[in-house]
Amino acid sequence: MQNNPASLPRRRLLTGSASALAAAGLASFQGQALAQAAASAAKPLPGYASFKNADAVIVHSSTTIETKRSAFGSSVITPTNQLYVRNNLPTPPESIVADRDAWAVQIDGVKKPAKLTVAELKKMGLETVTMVLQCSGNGRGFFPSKPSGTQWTVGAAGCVVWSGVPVRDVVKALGGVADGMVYMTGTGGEVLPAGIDPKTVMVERSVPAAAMQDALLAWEMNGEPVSLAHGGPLRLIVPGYTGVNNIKYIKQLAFTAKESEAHIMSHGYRISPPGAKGDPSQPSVQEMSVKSWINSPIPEDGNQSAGKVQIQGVAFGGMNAIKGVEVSIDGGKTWKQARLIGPDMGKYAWRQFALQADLPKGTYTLASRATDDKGNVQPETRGENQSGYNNTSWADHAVTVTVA
Ligand SMILES: Nc1nc2c(c(=O)[nH]1)N[C@H]1C(S)=C(S)[C@@H](COP(=O)(O)O)O[C@H]1N2
Ligand SMILES: [Mo]
Repeated sequence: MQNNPASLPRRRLLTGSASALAAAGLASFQGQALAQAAASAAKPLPGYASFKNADAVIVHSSTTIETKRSAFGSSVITPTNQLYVRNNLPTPPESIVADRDAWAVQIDGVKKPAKLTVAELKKMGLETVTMVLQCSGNGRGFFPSKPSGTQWTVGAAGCVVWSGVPVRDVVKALGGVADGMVYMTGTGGEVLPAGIDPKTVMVERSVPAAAMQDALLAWEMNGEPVSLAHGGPLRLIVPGYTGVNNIKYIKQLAFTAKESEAHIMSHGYRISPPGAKGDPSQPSVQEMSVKSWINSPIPEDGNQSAGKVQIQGVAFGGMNAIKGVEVSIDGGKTWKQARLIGPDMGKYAWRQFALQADLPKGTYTLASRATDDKGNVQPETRGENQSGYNNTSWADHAVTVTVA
């Protein structure tokens, strides 16, 4: 394609994010994206995330850090030092992870409400779940309407292993859910700025109470105590639900009759029609749906030449397991079944896929399209909405490749 050769000195395979109709505007889009990436790369990692691999991430701001598309690699699990970060509020002080076992969470809306420490929770049950953690706004950067918010492309997501106590075990130990409670509402442990109505800033989200069946109160992530950046000492994990529903430094878990009245629940994270503000009548961003994207080949790979190439990426079904993934090398005109490779870590994890292709010199638009085990097929187009949520469009996630 028409990349600026000066910015890509050693690359023979030039690619870029593009719609299936990769065309005229692409060169300037790619130029912009590269300029943005260069500007972002210049930003330093914030202190609480200083352990991140600076080469593997894009620092959008001190509270938004994205995994580079080139950094997902060919393993199932996203290494902790490459996983994205998204905080709606300033990160709490390191002191909250100084004595992890002493952290306490108030459990309400059960027959016998109680305040339980992590030490006590550790005796109540243990489960491990591998799941895709994905920000609701992942893929926002592909919306032509340029919704405000972080311009994430694919890297506000990762596949992560969590260990903790099943919420259902905690609820059982406390006598069961109280009558009439139909939501599970988690509250983040951030200390809120004084003099502001807490509801306007607090991170508190409600999900249907049934989600407790697979939910965890987790103290371990990828084999280590959950870092402060990712919600330590204790995080609510709601598998299959978008990132925002997975409450970090959880200080209260309540079964409630109504959804939280916090702004982040009532007006934030709603699927609003373009031009409209969020309000409680609109669908909330909760369960994820089937999605996939290609992580290689992409421009950062460099030094690709004509011939055999393993087109590879990741696919997940949100609430459902992945059944299959098709790959196209012609912008979606024709499709071939890819192989699912690597271990199956359960329905909430992502699957790797690969298709071996023989690519002579030329230009190709590579796309992937996943199907879940309920028969849901990843759509071609995004669902337009004001804030750029839930982008699962295969066309938006396609990459245009010139093999030289
Ligand atoms: N307490 C609390 N929990 C939170 C948030 C937050 O700001 N505070 N951000 C949410 C959002 S929008 C996302 S996408 C995920 C990000 O998780 P990560 O930073 O571990 O990747 O955490 C969610 N849980
Ligand atoms: Mo998010």
